[in-house]
Amino acid sequence: MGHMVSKQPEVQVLLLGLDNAGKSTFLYKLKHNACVTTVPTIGFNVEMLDAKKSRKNIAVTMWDVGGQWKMREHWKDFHQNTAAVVFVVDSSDRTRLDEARKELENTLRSEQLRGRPLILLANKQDVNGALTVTELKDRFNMRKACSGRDWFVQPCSASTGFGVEETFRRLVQMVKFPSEASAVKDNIKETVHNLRSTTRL
Ligand SMILES: Nc1nc2c(ncn2[C@@H]2O[C@H](COP(=O)(O)OP(=O)(O)O)[C@@H](O)[C@H]2O)c(=O)[nH]1
Ligand SMILES: [Mg+2]
Repeated sequence: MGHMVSKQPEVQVLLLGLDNAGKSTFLYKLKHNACVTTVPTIGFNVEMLDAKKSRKNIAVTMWDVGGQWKMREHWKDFHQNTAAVVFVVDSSDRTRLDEARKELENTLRSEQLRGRPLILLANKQDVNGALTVTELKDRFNMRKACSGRDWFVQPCSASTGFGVEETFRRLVQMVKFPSEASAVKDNIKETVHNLRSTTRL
């Protein structure tokens, strides 16, 4: 009798946002609450986290690519394997909101990230005068910017831990595996889209 060995499904998540937004703090907090394997790497942080989705164990790999993001041409293969994006915003820094919005728009334009779910992490909610979730949603024009994908604006304070676990739970809910019917449909749509754009050349 054969014994089926099922490989644990794995998803990759990109942690993006301006410098000083709180990406590394968020990842560090999450790692310590979830207590998992650390893979220290030069130039960026990578953490593997365990989660449960539809009663299955899954491995979530979170990439905090930091400054490397500027070399985005070199990250194409990486984008392709990204199941979801967490875009971290410093809600208390009003002077850099436009810069953050532009960076988010650039991210959403990536063909490889097409249709991938996005969480806008409204970080630093502990700071007095920080923009609220509603204010950020308007300021980033989320409804329009994120049409065609699942999205959510999550209040958070990476330094106090407020909202960190909840972000991870929502993230796990939002990611899709190729085995899920809707994900297969998305993959087909994406392949057709890619074929169309190549044959047009
Ligand atoms: N008050 C407050 N400070 C935060 C929060 N998250 C991060 N920080 C601080 O913001 C700075 C930048 O955080 P870091 O994680 O290095 O940002 P990164 O460049 O996006 O990785 C650090 O001084 C953090 O302590 C937060 O939720 N609240
Ligand atoms: Mg960092």
